[in-house]
Amino acid sequence: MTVVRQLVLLLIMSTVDVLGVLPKVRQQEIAEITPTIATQGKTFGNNEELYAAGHAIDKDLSTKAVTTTDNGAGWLKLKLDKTYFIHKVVIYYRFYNNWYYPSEGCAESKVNFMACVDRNNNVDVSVYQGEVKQKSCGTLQLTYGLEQSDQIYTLLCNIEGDTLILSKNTGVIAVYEVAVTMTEREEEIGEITSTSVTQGNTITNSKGTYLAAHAIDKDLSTAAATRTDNDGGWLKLEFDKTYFIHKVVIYYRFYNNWYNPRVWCAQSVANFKTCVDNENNVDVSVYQGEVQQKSCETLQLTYGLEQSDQIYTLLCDTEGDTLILSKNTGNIFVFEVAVTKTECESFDTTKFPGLEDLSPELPVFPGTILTVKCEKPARFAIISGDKTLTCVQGSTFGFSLIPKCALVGKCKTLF
Ligand SMILES: [Ca+2]
Ligand SMILES: [Ca+2]
Repeated sequence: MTVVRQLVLLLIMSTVDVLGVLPKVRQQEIAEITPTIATQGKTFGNNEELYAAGHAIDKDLSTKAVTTTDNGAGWLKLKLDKTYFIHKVVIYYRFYNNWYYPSEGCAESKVNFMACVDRNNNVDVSVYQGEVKQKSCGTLQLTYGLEQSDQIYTLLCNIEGDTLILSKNTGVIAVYEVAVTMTEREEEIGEITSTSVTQGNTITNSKGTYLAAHAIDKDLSTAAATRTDNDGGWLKLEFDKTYFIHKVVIYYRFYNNWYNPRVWCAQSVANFKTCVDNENNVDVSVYQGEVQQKSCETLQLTYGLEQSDQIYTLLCDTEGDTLILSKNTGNIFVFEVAVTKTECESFDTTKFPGLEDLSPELPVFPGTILTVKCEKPARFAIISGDKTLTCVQGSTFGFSLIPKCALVGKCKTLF
């Protein structure tokens, strides 16, 4: 082993000690798939404690997986529980929190850092179906950037597979985290399926046609878009019957590759803000037939560039059979609109022997406080709320109610 190589290996190994004080848990990606198992060719230094393959998927930004590449060992494999349409792969490479750090290998100097980057660079990221390679999503091109945010890399795959393999033939593979996403969004609890979705007009450009149906296809890579001229400026979701509509969840912009030079809105922060302004201030209202019942809220988009900032939840809590998004200037542009209903639950007092006087009769009005008196000492919890109530003999406590529904949260006896 050459002196240079020994030095490089030492540099790689010594970086771990720097990382003890990092913010540890990484942000969950939207529509993230959790791999069932991670394996790699040959764990660096046979040190499973520091460099195990599993460290690539433990969501901990202070732990990394490292494998050597000699004798064909240069691979890290993530098995998924089934075949998915794999949208993208997000790789957290180096996550320095203390640059410059005088006694720690790669962080000791810029020269050392660049040598480490070179040793870790050029990792191929490919999707496999079983043993058969489907597609290379790209070859990781690490930068010499010293900022943390430069060290997160997104590769687009957009192909089906059940396995992700990172590989290379020289140097090492060292990654702190690998996140894999699909394009399908999660279904909301109590979600209503729309029977029809229409919009005033449909925007078409070089990226495709933004059909109304894209707003409800549960695919986070497809969007509906309408202009406000030519009778446009509205997107309508209709349901099979009248529901008590609880909330509307709108997935707005779903950038998969910020910064992305091919998408105008993603070319610069200034462009992004222009796009946000153009698509902002969308009214979201519940209708019964043609009659507006209530505006849930006017969508206030933020300039946040993080994906997690781009999901908006609006509370409606009113009855209707139609949801309409509308505005008078600019465009409406949404990737997904999910609408949920509230199921009314009856409150069975026989299950709660510590309670009496459960009244009034339903339905009740928004904000009603239902007073409950206890016959004997008991303690209750609101299952779907965040309060735990202690109830002593003869005392009372209240529940907030919503129209035509018994309780916001169900009660259970803890002891
Ligand atoms: Ca990790
Ligand atoms: Ca969609």
